[in-house]
Amino acid sequence: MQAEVMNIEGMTCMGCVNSVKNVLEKIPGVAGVEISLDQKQATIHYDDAAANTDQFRKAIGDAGFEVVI
Ligand SMILES: [Cu+2]
Repeated sequence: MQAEVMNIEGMTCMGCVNSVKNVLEKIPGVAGVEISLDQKQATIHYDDAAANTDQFRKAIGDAGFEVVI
């Protein structure tokens, strides 16, 4: 199991947090997602044989938010 921390711009409320959480949790291989609105960070626990960070980046982007490095 792998964990990736991503910084996300554009989340302003718990609705945004839930949107991001939902799209990430739908990706096969993702085991758990924790999001801090204060820190604008998502911690994604995943199986790196089934999912990768490009997918996370794309899913977050498609949901209307932006991953910043
Ligand atoms: Cu919001």
